[in-house]
Amino acid sequence: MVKPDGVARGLVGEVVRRFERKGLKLVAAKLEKVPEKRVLEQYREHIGKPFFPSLCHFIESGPCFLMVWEGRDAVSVVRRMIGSTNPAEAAAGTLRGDLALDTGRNVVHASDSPASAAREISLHFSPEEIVAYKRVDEPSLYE
Ligand code: IDP
Ligand code: MG
Repeated sequence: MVKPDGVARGLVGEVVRRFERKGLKLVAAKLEKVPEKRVLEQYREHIGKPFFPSLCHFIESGPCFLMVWEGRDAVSVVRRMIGSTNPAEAAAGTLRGDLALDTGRNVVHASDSPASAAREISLHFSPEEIVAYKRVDEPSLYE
């Protein structure tokens, strides 16, 4: 997900470009102001933490660009490509390392395990919104 700061800063294309070039396949996407109920559910593991209210308020404040990416080890690959939660500590070359300065404005969200990916995909997308197709470069991407 490109968070509201990333959408407002015009970074949707940059985020999509990086994952596309890596070889991941975009199988669903939408621009949406995510309703409170789904934001609370997405971040439920953080309920009770001091940043939880401001986090949820910010995510609800403007449109997010939600995506589903497919590919070998997609969850761990994407987590490495977005970098550490705190952009000040995120490695150069990662999205957060290159594009952000503040933990509360770190541009992107990504699921942290296959289980949370399954949960978050079904939270935000209906099965009909997920599209099966082939990338023409698949034979060159995988041995
Ligand atoms: P993640 O986005 O790298 O998975 P999480 O620990 O799951 O990081 O936290 C979710 C989001 O909550 C972060 O991306 C960040 O926007 C926000 N957040 C986490 N920790 C803090 C904090 O200490 N202060 C302010 N915001 C925080
Ligand atoms: Mg997280």
